[in-house]
Amino acid sequence: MTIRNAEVLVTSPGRNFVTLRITTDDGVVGLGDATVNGRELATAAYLSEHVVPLLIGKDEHNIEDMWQFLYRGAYWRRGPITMAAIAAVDVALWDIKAKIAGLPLYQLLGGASRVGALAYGHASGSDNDALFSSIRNHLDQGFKAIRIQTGVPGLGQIYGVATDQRPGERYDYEPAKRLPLPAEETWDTRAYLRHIPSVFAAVREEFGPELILLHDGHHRMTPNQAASLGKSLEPYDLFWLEDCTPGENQEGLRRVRSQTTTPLAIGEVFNSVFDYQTLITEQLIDYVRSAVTHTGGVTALKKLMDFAAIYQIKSGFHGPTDISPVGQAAQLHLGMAIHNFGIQEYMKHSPETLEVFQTSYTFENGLLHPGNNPGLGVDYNEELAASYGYTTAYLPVNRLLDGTVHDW
Ligand code: GCO
Ligand code: MG
Repeated sequence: MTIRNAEVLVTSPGRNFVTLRITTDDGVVGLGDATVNGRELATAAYLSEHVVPLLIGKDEHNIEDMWQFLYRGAYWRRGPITMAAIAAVDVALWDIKAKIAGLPLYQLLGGASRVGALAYGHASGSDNDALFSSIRNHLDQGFKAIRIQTGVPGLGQIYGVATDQRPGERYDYEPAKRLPLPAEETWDTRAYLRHIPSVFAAVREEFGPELILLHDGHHRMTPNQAASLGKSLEPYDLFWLEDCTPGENQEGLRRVRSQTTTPLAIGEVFNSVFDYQTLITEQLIDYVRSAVTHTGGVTALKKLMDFAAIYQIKSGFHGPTDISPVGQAAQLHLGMAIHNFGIQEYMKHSPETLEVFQTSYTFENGLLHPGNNPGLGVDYNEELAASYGYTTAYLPVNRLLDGTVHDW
């Protein structure tokens, strides 16, 4: 009943991942994800230098106590690096507990509240033709909900828009340029605001009213601009408008909320329940975008979702490819169990990634299911992982037409 070993594993099968592997004295192994895109080695060092020594010899069953020990004991609270490190420990311990119980994790969180988790994929294109073919591709795969990102006339490559796919070409698993030094892109919010409503009009015209559509504003607008976009998108019945303004300014959301009924989702860069306090109690958002990996694990995100439930706010957990299959599996188990599940982002991992992380989750008819293997249902192929060395990869930076740095 004690933790014998904890190892920090860094691998780059297509992109960088940081994994914590905890082993008990009985030989039970648990995995946790601590990947922070573009700052991976910071979490790896936080874990190996400051957390791993605290784990050895502790009772693996006391998950809540371990969480409080790492959170309160560090004195320095919150922040993405600390909370991802705590998440990795938390998820690995839940994996172990569920394996010892012989049950898939969602059974320990209350059991299944649904047959599967509605998932949304990412369609994008530099123009409407490319976008439509990306949407058709997602429909062929069975997606019932699709995020739409598009190029803007006059601007070059922008974040969130994949390189246009031609038949037979490899899918772009991360439509952000990740380079040894940050790529610099150009942004113009006025051009974006002029263009985007016409794209949604064209998509509705082509694909009809039933398809669930989402859009990510990626923190690029002011509250006033976001309110105007929300209003102009109302006729197209979006499932949500995500990160319409920078989340740090919670009061800004009051302005947006009072002007539009387009549902709002926020929180992928948040890392604790406190970041949501105003947004939840004043019902300024409809969906919580946090990931298990960046919010202190299953323990913390479950509490956050229970708090949100009181206000009829639902989940929309962050699931891009920089959340490892371990993190994605953990939030799928949580999403199966909570009553206020909304939707799950599902950007497929590359074949290389899925050879290193062997998962038991399935995607069928638009729904994800975590599978019924004991624990999280993810195995780590260490030998293969070791053949993919860490590669420095920065996210891009956005500049306005006059060169001013802007949110990307
Ligand atoms: C989303 C996103 C992501 C992030 C990425 C940063 O999926 O909604 O905004 O793609 O940009 O995860 O690391
Ligand atoms: Mg986003």
